[in-house]
Amino acid sequence: MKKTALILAGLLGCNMVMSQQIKPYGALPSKAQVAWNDMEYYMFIHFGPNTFTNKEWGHGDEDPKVFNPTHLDARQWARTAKLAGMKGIVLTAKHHDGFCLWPSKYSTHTVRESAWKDGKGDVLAELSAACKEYGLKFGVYLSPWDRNHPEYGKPGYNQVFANTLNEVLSNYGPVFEQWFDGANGGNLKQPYDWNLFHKVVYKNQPNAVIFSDVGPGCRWVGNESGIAGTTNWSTLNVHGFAPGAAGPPTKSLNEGNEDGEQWIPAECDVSIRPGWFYSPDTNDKVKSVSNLLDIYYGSVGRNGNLILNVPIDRDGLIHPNDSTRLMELRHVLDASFKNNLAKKAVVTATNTRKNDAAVKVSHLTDGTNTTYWATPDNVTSAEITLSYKTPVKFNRVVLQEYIALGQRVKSFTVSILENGKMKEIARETTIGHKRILRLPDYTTTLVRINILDAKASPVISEVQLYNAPGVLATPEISRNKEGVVMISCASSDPEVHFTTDGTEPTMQSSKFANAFTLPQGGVIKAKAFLDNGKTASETVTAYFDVAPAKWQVIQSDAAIKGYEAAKAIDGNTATAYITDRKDAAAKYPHELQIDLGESLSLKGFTYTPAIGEGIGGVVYGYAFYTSNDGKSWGNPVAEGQFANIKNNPVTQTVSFKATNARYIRFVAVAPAEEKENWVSVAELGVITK
Ligand code: FUL
Repeated sequence: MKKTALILAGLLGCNMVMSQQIKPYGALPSKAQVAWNDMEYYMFIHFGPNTFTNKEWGHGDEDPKVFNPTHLDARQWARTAKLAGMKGIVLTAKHHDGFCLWPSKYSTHTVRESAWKDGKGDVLAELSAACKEYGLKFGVYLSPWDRNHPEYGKPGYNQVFANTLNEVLSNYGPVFEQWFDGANGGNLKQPYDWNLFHKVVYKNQPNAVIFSDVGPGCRWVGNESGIAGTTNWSTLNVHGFAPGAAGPPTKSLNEGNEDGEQWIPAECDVSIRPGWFYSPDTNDKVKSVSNLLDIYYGSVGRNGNLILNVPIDRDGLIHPNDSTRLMELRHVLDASFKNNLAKKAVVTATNTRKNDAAVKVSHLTDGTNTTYWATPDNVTSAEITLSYKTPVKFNRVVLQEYIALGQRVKSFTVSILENGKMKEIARETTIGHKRILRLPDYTTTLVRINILDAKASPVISEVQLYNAPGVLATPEISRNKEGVVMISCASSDPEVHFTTDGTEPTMQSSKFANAFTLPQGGVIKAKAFLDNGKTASETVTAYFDVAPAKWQVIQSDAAIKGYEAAKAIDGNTATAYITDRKDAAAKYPHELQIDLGESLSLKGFTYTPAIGEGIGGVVYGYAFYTSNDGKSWGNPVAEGQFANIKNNPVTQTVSFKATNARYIRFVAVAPAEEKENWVSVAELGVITK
């Protein structure tokens, strides 16, 4: 009897402890999603016929023989990713052109039909083996939109796509992520059978995280610049939405929905170059370390995963310009997060939850996000304080929630002790898997994280402090309408040296002191140096064609005040021509005619859309004409679509057969966004070189 009572008491006691355990809040991640969030940073690889044809969106009619990398080495890709500190690789197994990087049974547009390895190669086999060798996870991108397959647009296509998917997911080992691209820029639309596709994924790869605009594994962040919202919930409302054009509003993709129906965290995709596919034209346009750092802090630092695209070149390798940049970035990140200063602090917290063995203040600084500290139920605010005997200098704060129990924190501040008083240095909203605050340098003996509000008791796994080294900013080169060149540098006191003959700048090259002119264009390379050259920035390269000094608009549409047509040819992409959207006559097509003031030998043109919230007016379909009298234009010298411009609104370059002309005419035939009847042109340029 006594024994039973004891056991009972023991059980009750145990239950009492149990009852103190933290209840999960809201939509929750699966184990696979938690593991996925822990990956944080991995590589995207775009590779296919487009690599060889200078296209972003192939038409599916390219000769498969164009695909012929001479030295393909998937181990070099994996080695580079590993050294860059990335945790996996996702490869475009099939892009919109339908070309399969493996010899698919369900297509006749594959590596088997290519010249590579006499049609006996299989890129998926090589990459999955290389990932295994280097301890990287392997993922696949498959575009449902297929511009090659004869069944596309017909009822049979869904089964074809399911078979294709099945083939990929059953033959190459574990797949951590299945990337479904929602893009479809063609006229032929196919209603997709997403249920069928998902079944195929989970049957073969139960732990795969499925990417799309509505998940279900992870969501597109709403832009291709790799930047999440400062507020970023990992939960999303998906009811009534579908992948692609029927996806949730951009704001929801970017920030998630507080209390959203499902756990669908953000994945931030961006390319290290302006386009997704390799082009020799972008060898000098690899993003700078400062740019990549902005992206890292804007993605991993804001509760998103970063999938950074590194295109494979025509040799079948990661180009040295890209791999060098990845290593430079790794170097800075390692130096930034090497020494967690929170470990040296005395850590205290208010409102620590009692009777729960899993909860400890010491867990906040134990360097793992699998242990945590929390407050009692219904207590949604608390303070965590780090105190030091001697002052500590820091400029990064890293916070993590224990997301297995849901995302909870709604707002928090960071304060420091300064001159005997507490001073607030940051006021922010969400945390999620990870939040990194990039701050100016602060020196103090006390740092306080004040959780102001949460959906339920906050459950925090990590508080970290770092003192990241400064990075020498890369110089910025600009040229105005008259052809006057300026080189500036955001860092203080660097010496900037430059060349105009294409050679690498050194301390011996011309030192930039005064603006100079380059009206006919050319190449400028600039580099910033500190401490007599001991520290140097990366080299920036800018190519300029003829300056628009003599250009004049001869015809344009009604514009919004301040956004007149002349802004399209002022040498400044920060200003723009935007046609009046309220004008009743404002319908596509729109056009802009320009007198170049002299006859030039033209080989192409460039179009840069204006970007910024609510601007829109991005052109998709275009026609470009030239003339010698500004009256007779003949047939267009170029016409087509700016492929992926809707999602990636960067400068577009179009080449055509060389022709002499004094007048040009840019006709915007179709908008990128159907509802937008206006046009934006940040800059229109010509190519003569
Ligand atoms: C987009 C595609 O259209 C681009 O070509 C690229 O693959 C990007 C990652 O997704 O939707």
